[in-house]
Amino acid sequence: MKNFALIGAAGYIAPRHLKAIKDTNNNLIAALDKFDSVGIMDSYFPNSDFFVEFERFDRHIEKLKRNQNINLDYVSICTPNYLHDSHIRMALRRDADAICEKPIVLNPWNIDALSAIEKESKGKINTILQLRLHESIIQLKNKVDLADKNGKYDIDLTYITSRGKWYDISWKGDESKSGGIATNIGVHFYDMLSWIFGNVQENIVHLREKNKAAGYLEFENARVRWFLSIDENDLPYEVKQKQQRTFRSISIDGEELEFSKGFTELHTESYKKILLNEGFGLNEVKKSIEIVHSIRNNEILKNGEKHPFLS
Ligand code: NAD
Ligand code: HP7
Repeated sequence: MKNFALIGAAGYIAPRHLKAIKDTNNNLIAALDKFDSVGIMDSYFPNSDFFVEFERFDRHIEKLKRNQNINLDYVSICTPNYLHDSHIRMALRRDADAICEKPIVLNPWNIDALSAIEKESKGKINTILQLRLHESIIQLKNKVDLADKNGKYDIDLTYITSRGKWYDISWKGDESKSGGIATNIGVHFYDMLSWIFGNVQENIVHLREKNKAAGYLEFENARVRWFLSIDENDLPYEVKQKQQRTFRSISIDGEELEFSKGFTELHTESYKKILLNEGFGLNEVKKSIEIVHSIRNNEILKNGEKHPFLS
């Protein structure tokens, strides 16, 4: 049984980490959040200590080590994106492995800095990229790997996941903290695309607004017109009719792959892999962090292949 600590325990995603720690038969010894609405912990680890101040959390972990020989094995990090690197360093300083939510950091150079610290430490840095563990996406990767295709795949990727007004007010709506929607939400599909279709050859941004973005990405093996939105008005009519608020679709050479479902247990699957030392590390995330950094900073262009939603 491994000992875990969790940072960001009161947030939206923390229950999936609590569940994953529990499902993999491990133990939570301490949790931290600035916000004290953490009753959810009773459903998983009622005996875990909880802190609202980092210093007390840190002191507690130190005391467990000195007085009771209880060592920390993993720190799960569910805090806002711009704080990840700091919380990862805390884990490594304690000789623990980090399991950090996506996007691991906002900029490519942050990865280099973490890599240098990881080399000096005993701990490993893992991130959550659960789309790589999604059944439909794995099938797609297998199909592409085995295909004897002449030329590139033509792909339209449409990723709409509606959010209310709160999103803009929260840290998620603040580009300096979340990176904006292409970084905060789109990172999943840029990672998945580069995992399946190879290195990026062209990255054109056609639209970059607070609640939507679109562009064209060319990989070694695919040309991708992409559209990402958190605006419910962008949902296709038939999706709205069914009262659904999420629509994720990839059309590959005209063939539709719907992957809106099957996301719920993927954190547990991610933890299983990490515990086998097969987690996704810094090398694996680099491509997607480079893509989102470019999407944030590239000039918006009028030319090039546009996603059909833009015309
Ligand atoms: P959230 O705002 O709901 O939760 C973040 C929590 O961190 C809050 O409870 C907040 O009080 C706490 N926090 C903020 N600063 C802190 C600090 N300095 N010390 C301790 N706690 C602090 O956000 P969320 O949706 O849970 O997102 C958390 C992370 O998970 C983000 O990195 C996000 O990108 C990622 N996420 C991933 C997925 C996924 O599909 N893998 C889904 C949602 C969120
Ligand atoms: N929801 C909330 O109530 N609060 C939140 O903070 C987020 C969602 P999905 P996930 O928005 O920050 C995706 O779209 O898949 C509600 C991204 N992950 O399925 O869980 C929402 O209104 C993630 O990287 O959300 O998370 C829906 O009702 C990104 O950080 C419901 O939860 C996160 O949005 C489910 O919404 C975000 C993927 O796209 C895989």
